Amino acid sequence: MNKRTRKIAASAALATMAASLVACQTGGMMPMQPGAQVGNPQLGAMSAARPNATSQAKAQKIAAARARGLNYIPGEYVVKFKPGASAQAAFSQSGVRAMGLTPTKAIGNPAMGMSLVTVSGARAASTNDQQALAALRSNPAIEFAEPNYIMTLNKPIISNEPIPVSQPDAFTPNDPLNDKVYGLKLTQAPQGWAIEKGKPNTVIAIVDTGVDPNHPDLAPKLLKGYDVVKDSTDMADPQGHGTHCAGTAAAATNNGIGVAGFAPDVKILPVRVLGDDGSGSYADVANGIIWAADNGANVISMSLGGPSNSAVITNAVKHALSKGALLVAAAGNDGNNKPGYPAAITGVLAVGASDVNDKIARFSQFGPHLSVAAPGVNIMSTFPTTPSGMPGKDYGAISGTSMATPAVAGLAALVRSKYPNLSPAAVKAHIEATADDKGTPGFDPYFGHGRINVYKALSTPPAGR
Ligand SMILES: [Ca+2]
Ligand SMILES: [Ca+2]
Repeated sequence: MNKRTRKIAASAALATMAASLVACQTGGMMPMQPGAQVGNPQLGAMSAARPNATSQAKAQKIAAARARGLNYIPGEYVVKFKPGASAQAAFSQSGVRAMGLTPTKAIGNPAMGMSLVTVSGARAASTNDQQALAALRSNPAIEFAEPNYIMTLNKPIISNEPIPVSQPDAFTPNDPLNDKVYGLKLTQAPQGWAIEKGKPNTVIAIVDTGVDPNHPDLAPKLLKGYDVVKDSTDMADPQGHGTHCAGTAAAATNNGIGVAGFAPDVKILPVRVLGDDGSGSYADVANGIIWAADNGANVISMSLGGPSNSAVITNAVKHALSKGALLVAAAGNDGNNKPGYPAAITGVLAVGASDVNDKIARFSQFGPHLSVAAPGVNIMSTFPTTPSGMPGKDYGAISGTSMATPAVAGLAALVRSKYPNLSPAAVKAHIEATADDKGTPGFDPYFGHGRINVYKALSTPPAGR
């Protein structure tokens, strides 16, 4: 590490400390009373970032589960009723009733028949999760029952390496930080934009920690989203990860500020499913996927994952695919061949991370389910304009399969814009067919079909066209 990078690393570490201090202070200082007015209008934008009772309760449950070494929330289950079965009848069954199990919240459209089930009252502390699941599974009205597992963002890696700089050319837009967004030039994105910059009615959902609504390089691109964690339409991103992903997918481009995104002219639909510490529940992630698909998302970008396969997430994925949305998910940052979910679910486009030299990142999870790789090392993009869990404000670089995923989501949105009638499976196949083969020849478990090439995807007709 040279003197300059050491200095950057030290200031990044300080910024992280400062951000976590601020998070602690705001978390413990002043819980909002219901209906309380914020006197200072300058604090108005911050009020949305504060936890409410719903998000605080969720965060406490996840923290308590973690303290016990659990990867699910005790006393919470996800069920799906059999078609035509009555929830009321299912929960009046004596064994289920004796345990205090109650359906508390529909997951997705009530017609999908999925619900969160919780243990009511004082019985919560003494519930045996295995017994509760056995009782639910033996209920003739219930199709499946599973724990409410914990999902997390793929923790970004803060690198000490200098950010690669690419030389501008005739295609480079005027955003001043673009020389550091090397992934655009490497994948020939600006050349691709001469063919397709995206249609304003094409929508990428960022299902993540939220998106900062006040960022000048994102605000013009944002649709009205939904915060599943707080059950609110106020959007904020106290963690910062989702804001970074949103910028890579579709930051305002050629607007003379900050960075460019892979899909310059499409819209961003922010959906918050992960709390301030970057974790959430499978129930909330499923709700977010379904909400995004039901609210116009053509592409759903998910830089998150969990180790447990899950029927509720699989059902949410199937629902989104049936609505014509392509799901793109990060392979994970553990550097092993373990499948992460939703990345490993059939139909989901799983993304690995490569670097400026087209080497696969050592942290990038791999396996037969991997679809493609995209630049994910030292990725410059948008950070929230207020202190967050990110190492800095406004703009900054971090690494991870999380950073590669929104690049592919941006490309998918461009392909959808150019070919609106392509099915999600056909968009996925086209992105794979036009990727630049890297690593060992042909499909390999590290790059999948190769590293994405935006220009090739937009200049090559899809199969059958
Ligand atoms: Ca910009
Ligand atoms: Ca290969």
